[in-house]
Amino acid sequence: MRQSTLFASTLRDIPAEADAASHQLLLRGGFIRQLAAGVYTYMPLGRRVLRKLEEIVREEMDRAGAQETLMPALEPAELLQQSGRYRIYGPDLFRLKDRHDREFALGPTHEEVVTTLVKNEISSYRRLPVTLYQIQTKFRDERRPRFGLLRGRELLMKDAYSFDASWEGLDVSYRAMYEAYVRIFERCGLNFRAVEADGGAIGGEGGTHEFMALSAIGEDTIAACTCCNYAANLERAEAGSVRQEEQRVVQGEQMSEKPRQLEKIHTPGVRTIEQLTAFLGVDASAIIKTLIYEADGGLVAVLVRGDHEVNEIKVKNYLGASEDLTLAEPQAIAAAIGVPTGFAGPVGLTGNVRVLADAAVAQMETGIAGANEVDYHLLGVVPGRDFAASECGDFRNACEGEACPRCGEGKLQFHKGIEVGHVFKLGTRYSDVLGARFADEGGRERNYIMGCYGIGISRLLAAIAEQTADEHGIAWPRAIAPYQVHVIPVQRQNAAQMQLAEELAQRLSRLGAEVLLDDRDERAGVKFHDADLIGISVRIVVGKHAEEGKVEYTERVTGVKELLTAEEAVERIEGMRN
Ligand code: 9G3
Repeated sequence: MRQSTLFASTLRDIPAEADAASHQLLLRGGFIRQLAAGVYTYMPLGRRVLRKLEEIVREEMDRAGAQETLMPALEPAELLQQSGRYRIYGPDLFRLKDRHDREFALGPTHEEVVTTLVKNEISSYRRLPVTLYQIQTKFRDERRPRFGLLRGRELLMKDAYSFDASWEGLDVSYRAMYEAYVRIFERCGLNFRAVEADGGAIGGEGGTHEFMALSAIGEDTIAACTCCNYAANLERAEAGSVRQEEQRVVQGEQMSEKPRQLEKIHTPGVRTIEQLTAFLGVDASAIIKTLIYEADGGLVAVLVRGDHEVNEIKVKNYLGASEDLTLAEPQAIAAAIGVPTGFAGPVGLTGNVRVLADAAVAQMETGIAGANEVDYHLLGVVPGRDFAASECGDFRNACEGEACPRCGEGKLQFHKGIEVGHVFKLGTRYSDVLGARFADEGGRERNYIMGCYGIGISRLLAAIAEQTADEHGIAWPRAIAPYQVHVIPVQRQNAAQMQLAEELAQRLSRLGAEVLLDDRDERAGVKFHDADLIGISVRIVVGKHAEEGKVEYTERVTGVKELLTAEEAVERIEGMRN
Protein backbone atom coordinates (compact mmCIF):
# COMPACT_ATOMS: atom_id res chain seq x y z
CA MET A 1 0.00 0.00 0.00
CA ARG A 2 1.41 3.44 -0.92
CA GLN A 3 1.07 5.83 1.97
CA SER A 4 0.64 8.70 -0.49
CA THR A 5 -2.72 7.22 -1.44
CA LEU A 6 -3.78 5.87 1.97
CA PHE A 7 -7.03 7.43 3.18
CA ALA A 8 -5.66 8.48 6.55
CA SER A 9 -4.19 11.62 7.97
CA THR A 10 -2.26 11.73 11.19
CA LEU A 11 -3.20 14.56 13.50
CA ARG A 12 -0.48 16.79 14.87
CA ASP A 13 -2.17 17.91 18.05
CA ILE A 14 -4.19 15.96 20.61
CA PRO A 15 -7.94 16.15 19.94
CA ALA A 16 -9.63 17.90 22.86
CA GLU A 17 -12.39 15.31 23.22
CA ALA A 18 -9.93 12.43 23.57
CA ASP A 19 -10.05 11.30 27.19
CA ALA A 20 -7.76 8.25 27.15
CA ALA A 21 -4.35 7.46 25.64
CA SER A 22 -5.80 4.92 23.21
CA HIS A 23 -8.57 7.32 22.23
CA GLN A 24 -6.05 10.06 21.44
CA LEU A 25 -3.73 7.76 19.54
CA LEU A 26 -6.45 6.03 17.52
CA LEU A 27 -7.60 9.49 16.40
CA ARG A 28 -4.11 10.89 15.80
CA GLY A 29 -2.94 7.78 13.93
CA GLY A 30 -5.90 7.96 11.56
CA PHE A 31 -7.51 4.70 12.76
CA ILE A 32 -10.93 6.08 13.71
CA ARG A 33 -12.95 9.23 13.30
CA GLN A 34 -15.87 10.24 15.53
CA LEU A 35 -19.27 10.76 13.90
CA ALA A 36 -21.21 11.37 17.11
CA ALA A 37 -20.71 10.74 20.84
CA GLY A 38 -19.76 7.09 21.16
CA VAL A 39 -20.18 6.52 17.40
CA TYR A 40 -17.08 6.00 15.24
CA THR A 41 -15.98 5.33 11.67
CA TYR A 42 -13.13 2.86 11.20
CA MET A 43 -10.72 4.43 8.72
CA PRO A 44 -8.78 1.96 6.47
CA LEU A 45 -5.98 1.53 9.05
CA GLY A 46 -8.47 0.89 11.86
CA ARG A 47 -10.55 -1.41 9.70
CA ARG A 48 -7.51 -3.57 8.97
CA VAL A 49 -6.76 -4.00 12.68
CA LEU A 50 -10.42 -4.71 13.45
CA ARG A 51 -10.58 -7.32 10.70
CA LYS A 52 -7.51 -9.13 12.05
CA LEU A 53 -9.12 -9.24 15.48
CA GLU A 54 -12.30 -10.59 13.94
CA GLU A 55 -10.30 -13.26 12.11
CA ILE A 56 -8.57 -14.43 15.29
CA VAL A 57 -11.94 -14.61 17.06
CA ARG A 58 -13.53 -16.42 14.12
CA GLU A 59 -10.72 -18.99 13.89
CA GLU A 60 -10.91 -19.81 17.58
CA MET A 61 -14.71 -19.92 17.66
CA ASP A 62 -14.71 -22.30 14.68
CA ARG A 63 -11.95 -24.37 16.27
CA ALA A 64 -14.06 -24.65 19.42
CA GLY A 65 -16.91 -26.05 17.33
CA ALA A 66 -19.15 -22.98 17.32
CA GLN A 67 -21.06 -22.16 14.12
CA GLU A 68 -21.16 -18.65 12.73
CA THR A 69 -24.50 -16.96 12.04
CA LEU A 70 -25.52 -13.34 11.51
CA MET A 71 -28.65 -12.18 13.30
CA PRO A 72 -30.61 -9.00 12.63
CA ALA A 73 -29.83 -5.79 14.51
CA LEU A 74 -33.58 -5.00 14.36
CA GLU A 75 -35.28 -6.80 17.27
CA PRO A 76 -39.07 -6.78 17.63
CA ALA A 77 -39.86 -5.13 20.98
CA GLU A 78 -42.18 -7.97 22.02
CA LEU A 79 -39.20 -10.36 22.14
CA LEU A 80 -37.43 -8.20 24.72
CA GLN A 81 -40.72 -7.65 26.51
CA GLN A 82 -41.22 -11.43 26.78
CA SER A 83 -37.92 -11.75 28.66
CA GLY A 84 -38.64 -8.65 30.76
CA ARG A 85 -35.56 -6.89 29.52
CA TYR A 86 -37.39 -4.18 27.62
CA ARG A 87 -38.04 -2.60 31.02
CA ILE A 88 -34.80 -3.47 32.82
CA TYR A 89 -32.60 -1.89 30.19
CA GLY A 90 -34.84 1.12 29.74
CA PRO A 91 -32.91 4.12 28.52
CA ASP A 92 -29.93 2.09 27.32
CA LEU A 93 -32.10 0.51 24.66
CA PHE A 94 -32.30 2.26 21.29
CA ARG A 95 -35.95 2.09 20.30
CA LEU A 96 -37.62 2.86 17.00
CA LYS A 97 -40.82 2.27 15.08
CA ASP A 98 -41.29 0.93 11.59
CA ARG A 99 -43.61 2.44 9.00
CA HIS A 100 -46.51 0.43 10.44
CA ASP A 101 -45.82 1.93 13.83
CA ARG A 102 -44.59 -1.43 15.15
CA GLU A 103 -41.97 -1.12 17.93
CA PHE A 104 -38.41 -2.36 17.46
CA ALA A 105 -35.12 -2.07 19.32
CA LEU A 106 -31.63 -1.94 17.87
CA GLY A 107 -30.13 -5.11 19.35
CA PRO A 108 -27.83 -4.60 22.36
CA THR A 109 -27.42 -8.38 22.73
CA HIS A 110 -29.23 -11.36 21.29
CA GLU A 111 -30.24 -13.93 23.91
CA GLU A 112 -33.91 -13.61 22.99
CA VAL A 113 -33.32 -13.67 19.23
CA VAL A 114 -31.04 -16.73 19.25
CA THR A 115 -33.24 -18.66 21.71
CA THR A 116 -36.24 -18.09 19.45
CA LEU A 117 -34.16 -19.15 16.44
CA VAL A 118 -33.07 -22.43 18.07
CA LYS A 119 -36.53 -23.05 19.51
CA ASN A 120 -37.90 -23.16 15.97
CA GLU A 121 -35.12 -25.44 14.74
CA ILE A 122 -34.29 -27.97 17.45
CA SER A 123 -36.89 -29.99 19.33
CA SER A 124 -34.91 -33.14 20.12
CA TYR A 125 -31.93 -33.81 22.39
CA ARG A 126 -30.34 -35.57 19.44
CA ARG A 127 -29.62 -32.20 17.81
CA LEU A 128 -27.89 -30.87 20.96
CA PRO A 129 -25.42 -29.47 21.88
CA VAL A 130 -25.06 -26.55 19.51
CA THR A 131 -23.14 -23.29 19.93
CA LEU A 132 -23.91 -20.42 17.59
CA TYR A 133 -21.99 -17.15 17.31
CA GLN A 134 -21.99 -13.93 15.36
CA ILE A 135 -19.76 -10.93 14.91
CA GLN A 136 -22.15 -8.03 14.77
CA THR A 137 -22.75 -4.41 15.66
CA LYS A 138 -24.56 -3.86 18.94
CA PHE A 139 -26.33 -0.68 20.02
CA ARG A 140 -26.39 0.57 23.62
CA ASP A 141 -27.36 4.13 24.43
CA GLU A 142 -24.72 4.59 27.12
CA ARG A 143 -25.48 7.53 29.38
CA ARG A 144 -21.82 8.57 29.27
CA PRO A 145 -19.95 7.25 26.24
CA ARG A 146 -16.23 7.84 26.83
CA PHE A 147 -12.67 6.65 26.22
CA GLY A 148 -13.39 6.32 22.50
CA LEU A 149 -14.08 2.70 21.49
CA LEU A 150 -13.79 1.54 25.11
CA ARG A 151 -17.34 2.66 25.85
CA GLY A 152 -19.15 3.36 22.61
CA ARG A 153 -22.84 3.41 21.75
CA GLU A 154 -22.35 1.34 18.60
CA LEU A 155 -19.92 -1.51 19.25
CA LEU A 156 -18.65 -4.59 17.45
CA MET A 157 -19.25 -7.70 19.52
CA LYS A 158 -18.75 -11.41 19.06
CA ASP A 159 -21.62 -12.97 20.92
CA ALA A 160 -21.98 -16.74 21.18
CA TYR A 161 -24.73 -18.85 22.71
CA SER A 162 -24.56 -22.52 23.67
CA PHE A 163 -27.54 -24.86 23.94
CA ASP A 164 -27.22 -28.11 25.88
CA ALA A 165 -29.55 -30.81 27.11
CA SER A 166 -27.95 -30.91 30.57
CA TRP A 167 -25.94 -28.90 33.07
CA GLU A 168 -23.02 -31.25 32.54
CA GLY A 169 -23.24 -30.46 28.84
CA LEU A 170 -23.20 -26.75 29.62
CA ASP A 171 -20.02 -27.22 31.67
CA VAL A 172 -18.39 -28.75 28.58
CA SER A 173 -19.58 -25.95 26.27
CA TYR A 174 -18.57 -23.31 28.80
CA ARG A 175 -15.11 -24.80 29.21
CA ALA A 176 -14.63 -24.92 25.42
CA MET A 177 -15.55 -21.23 25.13
CA TYR A 178 -13.41 -20.28 28.15
CA GLU A 179 -10.36 -21.97 26.62
CA ALA A 180 -11.06 -20.40 23.22
CA TYR A 181 -11.08 -16.99 24.94
CA VAL A 182 -7.70 -17.67 26.53
CA ARG A 183 -6.29 -18.55 23.07
CA ILE A 184 -7.86 -15.46 21.49
CA PHE A 185 -6.45 -13.01 24.02
CA GLU A 186 -3.04 -14.69 23.99
CA ARG A 187 -2.92 -14.46 20.19
CA CYS A 188 -3.82 -10.77 20.43
CA GLY A 189 -0.85 -10.21 22.72
CA LEU A 190 -3.14 -8.94 25.47
CA ASN A 191 -2.09 -8.81 29.12
CA PHE A 192 -5.28 -10.22 30.68
CA ARG A 193 -6.72 -12.11 33.66
CA ALA A 194 -9.81 -14.32 33.75
CA VAL A 195 -11.70 -13.43 36.93
CA GLU A 196 -14.77 -14.73 38.75
CA ALA A 197 -17.53 -12.25 38.10
CA ASP A 198 -21.04 -11.27 38.99
CA GLY A 199 -23.71 -12.31 36.51
CA GLY A 200 -25.58 -9.01 36.79
CA ALA A 201 -29.02 -8.64 35.24
CA ILE A 202 -28.23 -11.30 32.66
CA GLY A 203 -28.72 -13.88 35.38
CA GLY A 204 -25.65 -16.07 35.08
CA GLU A 205 -27.02 -18.80 37.36
CA GLY A 206 -24.05 -21.13 37.32
CA GLY A 207 -21.32 -18.56 37.62
CA THR A 208 -19.59 -16.34 35.16
CA HIS A 209 -16.08 -15.21 34.33
CA GLU A 210 -14.87 -11.90 32.96
CA PHE A 211 -11.72 -11.51 30.91
CA MET A 212 -10.00 -8.34 32.03
CA ALA A 213 -7.32 -6.44 30.13
CA LEU A 214 -5.10 -4.96 32.83
CA SER A 215 -5.04 -1.19 32.45
CA ALA A 216 -4.90 1.82 34.75
CA ILE A 217 -7.96 3.34 33.08
CA GLY A 218 -10.00 0.15 33.47
CA GLU A 219 -13.35 0.79 35.15
CA ASP A 220 -13.34 -2.57 36.94
CA THR A 221 -11.27 -3.53 39.97
CA ILE A 222 -9.80 -7.03 40.11
CA ALA A 223 -8.81 -8.67 43.39
CA ALA A 224 -6.08 -11.22 42.65
CA CYS A 225 -4.16 -13.45 45.05
CA THR A 226 -0.37 -13.07 45.26
CA CYS A 227 -0.02 -16.85 45.66
CA CYS A 228 -2.78 -18.96 44.09
CA ASN A 229 -4.64 -18.20 40.89
CA TYR A 230 -7.73 -16.81 42.64
CA ALA A 231 -8.88 -13.65 40.88
CA ALA A 232 -12.30 -12.03 41.05
CA ASN A 233 -14.03 -8.83 40.09
CA LEU A 234 -14.26 -6.79 43.29
CA GLU A 235 -18.04 -6.86 42.83
CA ARG A 236 -17.84 -10.52 43.69
CA ALA A 237 -14.51 -11.11 45.47
CA GLU A 238 -15.12 -12.93 48.75
CA ALA A 239 -14.29 -10.69 51.68
CA GLY A 240 -12.06 -12.33 54.27
CA SER A 241 -12.54 -15.91 55.36
CA VAL A 242 -16.26 -15.47 55.83
CA ARG A 243 -16.70 -19.00 57.10
CA GLN A 244 -14.54 -18.42 60.20
CA GLU A 245 -16.35 -15.15 60.93
CA GLU A 246 -19.75 -16.85 60.56
CA GLN A 247 -18.71 -19.56 63.05
CA ARG A 248 -18.12 -16.95 65.68
CA VAL A 249 -21.53 -15.34 65.35
CA VAL A 250 -23.71 -16.36 68.30
CA GLN A 251 -27.28 -15.23 68.73
CA GLY A 252 -28.24 -13.78 72.11
CA GLU A 253 -25.21 -15.14 74.00
CA GLN A 254 -22.39 -13.06 75.44
CA MET A 255 -19.74 -12.58 72.76
CA SER A 256 -17.11 -11.94 75.42
CA GLU A 257 -16.64 -12.73 79.11
CA LYS A 258 -16.52 -9.04 79.99
CA PRO A 259 -19.70 -7.63 78.45
CA ARG A 260 -19.23 -3.93 77.96
CA GLN A 261 -22.04 -1.80 79.29
CA LEU A 262 -24.07 -0.02 76.64
CA GLU A 263 -23.38 3.68 77.06
CA LYS A 264 -25.07 6.55 75.23
CA ILE A 265 -22.81 9.51 74.54
CA HIS A 266 -23.55 13.00 73.26
CA THR A 267 -21.95 13.50 69.86
CA PRO A 268 -23.36 16.80 68.59
CA GLY A 269 -23.22 17.08 64.80
CA VAL A 270 -20.88 14.08 64.53
CA ARG A 271 -22.30 12.23 61.51
CA THR A 272 -19.51 10.71 59.44
CA ILE A 273 -17.06 7.95 60.30
CA GLU A 274 -14.19 10.45 60.00
CA GLN A 275 -15.87 12.86 62.42
CA LEU A 276 -16.67 10.03 64.84
CA THR A 277 -13.11 8.58 64.83
CA ALA A 278 -11.73 12.08 65.40
CA PHE A 279 -14.30 12.92 68.10
CA LEU A 280 -13.78 9.67 70.03
CA GLY A 281 -10.15 9.09 69.12
CA VAL A 282 -10.91 5.52 67.94
CA ASP A 283 -10.02 3.54 64.82
CA ALA A 284 -12.70 3.20 62.13
CA SER A 285 -12.59 -0.59 62.71
CA ALA A 286 -14.23 -0.03 66.11
CA ILE A 287 -17.30 1.49 64.52
CA ILE A 288 -20.44 -0.24 63.23
CA LYS A 289 -21.40 1.75 60.12
CA THR A 290 -25.12 1.60 59.32
CA LEU A 291 -26.22 2.35 55.77
CA ILE A 292 -29.93 2.33 54.91
CA TYR A 293 -30.85 1.25 51.38
CA GLU A 294 -34.01 1.26 49.35
CA ALA A 295 -34.44 -2.23 47.83
CA ASP A 296 -37.50 -3.29 45.86
CA GLY A 297 -39.69 -0.88 47.84
CA GLY A 298 -38.42 -1.77 51.32
CA LEU A 299 -35.71 -0.36 53.57
CA VAL A 300 -32.67 -2.43 54.42
CA ALA A 301 -30.00 -1.48 56.97
CA VAL A 302 -26.60 -2.89 56.09
CA LEU A 303 -24.01 -2.98 58.88
CA VAL A 304 -20.33 -2.97 58.00
CA ARG A 305 -17.27 -2.11 60.05
CA GLY A 306 -16.28 1.55 59.80
CA ASP A 307 -13.14 0.68 57.83
CA HIS A 308 -15.05 -1.42 55.26
CA GLU A 309 -17.28 -0.54 52.30
CA VAL A 310 -20.69 -2.01 51.53
CA ASN A 311 -20.65 -4.14 48.36
CA GLU A 312 -24.04 -3.27 46.88
CA ILE A 313 -23.88 -6.07 44.30
CA LYS A 314 -23.47 -8.69 47.03
CA VAL A 315 -26.36 -7.17 49.01
CA LYS A 316 -28.55 -7.03 45.89
CA ASN A 317 -27.77 -10.67 45.07
CA TYR A 318 -28.42 -11.74 48.67
CA LEU A 319 -31.79 -9.96 48.64
CA GLY A 320 -32.57 -11.26 45.16
CA ALA A 321 -33.56 -7.70 44.33
CA SER A 322 -34.51 -7.01 40.71
CA GLU A 323 -33.32 -3.40 40.72
CA ASP A 324 -29.96 -1.97 41.78
CA LEU A 325 -29.88 -0.79 45.38
CA THR A 326 -29.98 2.92 46.11
CA LEU A 327 -29.21 4.67 49.37
CA ALA A 328 -32.54 5.61 50.92
CA GLU A 329 -33.44 9.28 50.82
CA PRO A 330 -32.87 11.10 54.15
CA GLN A 331 -36.57 11.84 54.47
CA ALA A 332 -37.42 8.15 53.93
CA ILE A 333 -34.96 7.22 56.69
CA ALA A 334 -36.28 9.92 59.02
CA ALA A 335 -39.85 8.75 58.33
CA ALA A 336 -39.00 5.10 58.98
CA ILE A 337 -36.62 5.28 61.95
CA GLY A 338 -37.05 8.83 63.14
CA VAL A 339 -33.46 9.97 62.78
CA PRO A 340 -31.43 11.48 59.95
CA THR A 341 -28.54 9.52 58.43
CA GLY A 342 -25.38 9.63 60.49
CA PHE A 343 -27.12 8.69 63.74
CA ALA A 344 -28.80 5.49 62.51
CA GLY A 345 -27.70 2.31 64.22
CA PRO A 346 -28.81 -1.32 64.72
CA VAL A 347 -29.81 -1.01 68.42
CA GLY A 348 -33.51 -0.35 68.89
CA LEU A 349 -34.06 0.08 65.19
CA THR A 350 -37.78 0.49 64.50
CA GLY A 351 -39.76 0.99 61.31
CA ASN A 352 -39.61 -2.68 60.16
CA VAL A 353 -36.18 -2.15 58.64
CA ARG A 354 -34.45 -5.41 57.66
CA VAL A 355 -30.93 -5.60 59.14
CA LEU A 356 -28.06 -7.30 57.31
CA ALA A 357 -24.83 -7.57 59.26
CA ASP A 358 -21.56 -8.14 57.48
CA ALA A 359 -19.68 -11.08 59.00
CA ALA A 360 -16.90 -8.77 60.21
CA VAL A 361 -19.45 -6.81 62.26
CA ALA A 362 -20.95 -9.95 63.76
CA GLN A 363 -17.44 -10.89 64.83
CA MET A 364 -16.85 -7.62 66.71
CA GLU A 365 -16.80 -8.03 70.50
CA THR A 366 -18.10 -4.52 71.00
CA GLY A 367 -18.64 -1.60 68.63
CA ILE A 368 -19.70 2.01 68.45
CA ALA A 369 -22.92 2.73 66.57
CA GLY A 370 -25.48 5.45 65.98
CA ALA A 371 -28.01 5.64 68.81
CA ASN A 372 -30.98 6.24 66.51
CA GLU A 373 -31.22 9.63 68.22
CA VAL A 374 -29.97 12.91 66.80
CA ASP A 375 -26.50 13.85 68.12
CA TYR A 376 -26.08 10.59 70.07
CA HIS A 377 -24.02 7.42 69.60
CA LEU A 378 -23.72 4.22 71.63
CA LEU A 379 -20.50 2.70 73.01
CA GLY A 380 -20.13 -0.96 74.00
CA VAL A 381 -22.61 -2.32 71.45
CA VAL A 382 -22.41 -6.11 71.43
CA PRO A 383 -23.73 -7.80 68.27
CA GLY A 384 -26.07 -10.62 69.21
CA ARG A 385 -26.76 -9.04 72.63
CA ASP A 386 -27.87 -5.50 71.77
CA PHE A 387 -29.23 -6.38 68.36
CA ALA A 388 -29.95 -9.66 66.60
CA ALA A 389 -27.36 -10.09 63.86
CA SER A 390 -29.77 -12.63 62.43
CA GLU A 391 -28.94 -12.01 58.78
CA CYS A 392 -25.18 -12.23 58.58
CA GLY A 393 -23.08 -12.70 55.46
CA ASP A 394 -20.48 -11.26 53.12
CA PHE A 395 -21.79 -7.80 52.35
CA ARG A 396 -18.59 -5.84 52.02
CA ASN A 397 -15.84 -5.20 49.48
CA ALA A 398 -12.73 -7.25 50.02
CA CYS A 399 -9.81 -5.07 51.09
CA GLU A 400 -6.43 -4.94 49.36
CA GLY A 401 -3.86 -6.83 51.43
CA GLU A 402 -6.30 -9.09 53.25
CA ALA A 403 -5.85 -12.86 53.16
CA CYS A 404 -6.91 -14.68 50.02
CA PRO A 405 -10.28 -16.37 50.62
CA ARG A 406 -9.12 -19.37 48.57
CA CYS A 407 -5.65 -20.32 49.78
CA GLY A 408 -5.40 -18.18 52.92
CA GLU A 409 -1.67 -17.90 52.22
CA GLY A 410 -1.51 -15.10 49.66
CA LYS A 411 -2.76 -11.58 49.98
CA LEU A 412 -5.32 -9.89 47.72
CA GLN A 413 -3.85 -7.32 45.35
CA PHE A 414 -6.04 -4.90 43.40
CA HIS A 415 -5.61 -4.17 39.69
CA LYS A 416 -7.71 -2.03 37.36
CA GLY A 417 -9.10 -3.87 34.35
CA ILE A 418 -11.03 -3.32 31.14
CA GLU A 419 -13.66 -6.01 30.61
CA VAL A 420 -13.04 -7.35 27.08
CA GLY A 421 -14.86 -10.67 27.46
CA HIS A 422 -17.58 -12.14 29.61
CA VAL A 423 -18.80 -15.75 29.68
CA PHE A 424 -21.98 -16.79 31.49
CA LYS A 425 -23.72 -19.99 32.47
CA LEU A 426 -27.29 -18.89 31.83
CA GLY A 427 -29.11 -22.13 32.59
CA THR A 428 -32.79 -21.93 31.62
CA ARG A 429 -33.16 -18.17 32.20
CA TYR A 430 -34.14 -17.53 28.56
CA SER A 431 -35.33 -20.92 27.34
CA ASP A 432 -37.88 -20.86 30.18
CA VAL A 433 -39.44 -17.44 29.52
CA LEU A 434 -39.42 -18.05 25.79
CA GLY A 435 -40.75 -21.60 26.01
CA ALA A 436 -37.76 -23.00 24.15
CA ARG A 437 -37.83 -26.71 24.88
CA PHE A 438 -36.59 -30.02 23.48
CA ALA A 439 -37.71 -33.61 24.02
CA ASP A 440 -35.17 -35.58 26.07
CA GLU A 441 -34.40 -39.32 25.72
CA GLY A 442 -37.53 -40.14 27.65
CA GLY A 443 -39.61 -37.85 25.45
CA ARG A 444 -40.05 -35.32 28.27
CA GLU A 445 -40.13 -31.61 27.35
CA ARG A 446 -37.08 -29.87 28.88
CA ASN A 447 -35.80 -26.29 28.70
CA TYR A 448 -32.46 -25.84 26.95
CA ILE A 449 -29.53 -25.32 29.30
CA MET A 450 -27.79 -22.24 27.86
CA GLY A 451 -24.59 -20.31 28.10
CA CYS A 452 -23.68 -16.97 26.51
CA TYR A 453 -20.23 -15.67 25.67
CA GLY A 454 -19.27 -12.15 24.61
CA ILE A 455 -16.15 -10.40 23.38
CA GLY A 456 -16.22 -6.67 22.76
CA ILE A 457 -14.08 -6.63 19.61
CA SER A 458 -14.03 -2.85 19.18
CA ARG A 459 -13.29 -2.50 22.89
CA LEU A 460 -10.53 -5.14 22.56
CA LEU A 461 -8.90 -3.05 19.82
CA ALA A 462 -8.80 -0.02 22.12
CA ALA A 463 -7.64 -2.10 25.10
CA ILE A 464 -4.68 -3.44 23.10
CA ALA A 465 -3.89 0.12 22.00
CA GLU A 466 -4.11 1.20 25.64
CA GLN A 467 -1.69 -1.52 26.76
CA THR A 468 0.86 -1.10 23.95
CA ALA A 469 0.86 2.70 23.67
CA ASP A 470 4.03 4.56 24.60
CA GLU A 471 4.83 8.27 24.33
CA HIS A 472 5.38 7.95 20.57
CA GLY A 473 2.21 6.04 19.72
CA ILE A 474 0.70 2.56 19.58
CA ALA A 475 2.96 -0.50 19.15
CA TRP A 476 0.60 -3.03 17.61
CA PRO A 477 1.37 -6.70 18.29
CA ARG A 478 2.45 -8.25 14.99
CA ALA A 479 -0.64 -10.45 14.70
CA ILE A 480 -2.97 -7.46 14.46
CA ALA A 481 -0.84 -4.58 13.11
CA PRO A 482 -2.52 -2.90 10.13
CA TYR A 483 0.45 -3.94 7.95
CA GLN A 484 3.32 -6.35 8.65
CA VAL A 485 6.16 -4.09 7.59
CA HIS A 486 6.58 -0.37 7.09
CA VAL A 487 9.13 0.54 4.36
CA ILE A 488 10.35 4.13 4.75
CA PRO A 489 12.68 5.77 2.19
CA VAL A 490 14.17 8.76 3.95
CA GLN A 491 14.67 11.14 0.99
CA ARG A 492 11.97 11.22 -1.68
CA GLN A 493 14.36 13.08 -4.00
CA ASN A 494 17.10 10.47 -3.65
CA ALA A 495 16.72 8.09 -6.62
CA ALA A 496 18.82 5.31 -5.11
CA GLN A 497 16.79 5.31 -1.91
CA MET A 498 13.44 5.43 -3.68
CA GLN A 499 14.46 2.69 -6.13
CA LEU A 500 15.68 0.33 -3.42
CA ALA A 501 12.61 1.02 -1.30
CA GLU A 502 10.28 0.36 -4.23
CA GLU A 503 12.09 -2.87 -5.13
CA LEU A 504 11.99 -4.07 -1.57
CA ALA A 505 8.29 -3.24 -1.22
CA GLN A 506 7.53 -5.07 -4.47
CA ARG A 507 9.49 -8.17 -3.50
CA LEU A 508 7.93 -8.39 -0.06
CA SER A 509 4.44 -7.86 -1.48
CA ARG A 510 5.01 -10.57 -4.09
CA LEU A 511 5.95 -12.90 -1.22
CA GLY A 512 2.60 -12.09 0.37
CA ALA A 513 3.80 -9.70 3.06
CA GLU A 514 1.50 -6.77 3.89
CA VAL A 515 3.65 -3.71 3.15
CA LEU A 516 3.05 -0.02 3.76
CA LEU A 517 5.47 2.07 1.68
CA ASP A 518 5.89 5.67 2.77
CA ASP A 519 6.34 7.16 -0.72
CA ARG A 520 5.20 10.62 0.38
CA ASP A 521 7.24 13.71 -0.39
CA GLU A 522 7.72 14.52 3.30
CA ARG A 523 10.71 15.33 5.52
CA ALA A 524 12.25 12.38 7.38
CA GLY A 525 11.06 13.71 10.75
CA VAL A 526 7.46 13.76 9.57
CA LYS A 527 7.77 10.21 8.19
CA PHE A 528 9.17 8.79 11.42
CA HIS A 529 6.67 10.68 13.57
CA ASP A 530 3.80 9.32 11.48
CA ALA A 531 5.30 5.82 11.49
CA ASP A 532 5.31 5.96 15.30
CA LEU A 533 1.63 6.91 15.31
CA ILE A 534 0.66 4.16 12.86
CA GLY A 535 2.54 1.71 15.05
CA ILE A 536 3.69 -1.02 12.66
CA SER A 537 6.26 -2.87 14.74
CA VAL A 538 8.66 -3.91 11.94
CA ARG A 539 10.20 -1.04 9.97
CA ILE A 540 12.72 -0.97 7.13
CA VAL A 541 14.40 2.41 6.71
CA VAL A 542 16.07 3.04 3.35
CA GLY A 543 18.52 5.87 3.98
CA LYS A 544 22.14 6.82 3.47
CA HIS A 545 23.31 3.17 3.18
CA ALA A 546 21.07 2.63 0.13
CA GLU A 547 23.99 3.22 -2.24
CA GLU A 548 25.72 0.16 -0.79
CA GLY A 549 22.43 -1.78 -0.95
CA LYS A 550 21.93 -1.76 2.80
CA VAL A 551 18.82 -0.95 4.79
CA GLU A 552 18.12 -0.42 8.48
CA TYR A 553 15.80 -3.09 9.95
CA THR A 554 14.14 -2.03 13.24
CA GLU A 555 11.58 -3.57 15.53
CA ARG A 556 9.55 -1.21 17.72
CA VAL A 557 8.91 -3.41 20.72
CA THR A 558 12.24 -5.26 21.02
CA GLY A 559 14.26 -2.20 19.98
CA VAL A 560 16.24 -4.32 17.50
CA LYS A 561 18.19 -2.10 15.02
CA GLU A 562 20.29 -3.84 12.35
CA LEU A 563 21.96 -2.83 9.09
CA LEU A 564 21.06 -5.56 6.59
CA THR A 565 21.33 -6.12 2.87
CA ALA A 566 18.01 -6.03 1.05
CA GLU A 567 18.24 -9.81 0.74
CA GLU A 568 18.77 -10.29 4.47
CA ALA A 569 15.89 -7.95 5.20
CA VAL A 570 13.56 -9.99 2.98
CA GLU A 571 14.66 -13.20 4.66
CA ARG A 572 14.15 -11.66 8.11
CA ILE A 573 10.62 -10.60 7.20
CA GLU A 574 9.82 -13.98 5.67
CA GLY A 575 11.18 -15.70 8.75
CA MET A 576 8.96 -13.56 10.94
CA ARG A 577 5.86 -14.29 8.89
CA ASN A 578 6.11 -18.07 9.09
C1 9G3 B 1 -29.65 -4.49 26.95
C2 9G3 B 1 -28.91 -3.31 26.97
C3 9G3 B 1 -27.62 -3.29 27.44
C4 9G3 B 1 -27.04 -4.48 27.90
C5 9G3 B 1 -27.79 -5.66 27.87
C6 9G3 B 1 -29.10 -5.68 27.38
C7 9G3 B 1 -25.22 -5.64 28.79
C8 9G3 B 1 -27.18 -6.89 28.33
C9 9G3 B 1 -25.25 -8.03 29.25
C10 9G3 B 1 -24.93 -8.89 28.09
C11 9G3 B 1 -24.73 -10.31 28.45
C12 9G3 B 1 -24.19 -11.15 27.35
C13 9G3 B 1 -24.40 -11.99 25.10
C14 9G3 B 1 -22.90 -11.95 24.93
C15 9G3 B 1 -22.19 -11.95 26.25
C16 9G3 B 1 -22.72 -10.87 27.16
N1 9G3 B 1 -25.75 -4.50 28.37
N2 9G3 B 1 -25.91 -6.81 28.77
O1 9G3 B 1 -27.76 -7.97 28.33
F1 9G3 B 1 -30.91 -4.48 26.48
CL1 9G3 B 1 -29.64 -1.88 26.38
O2 9G3 B 1 -24.87 -8.47 26.98
N3 9G3 B 1 -24.87 -11.02 26.10
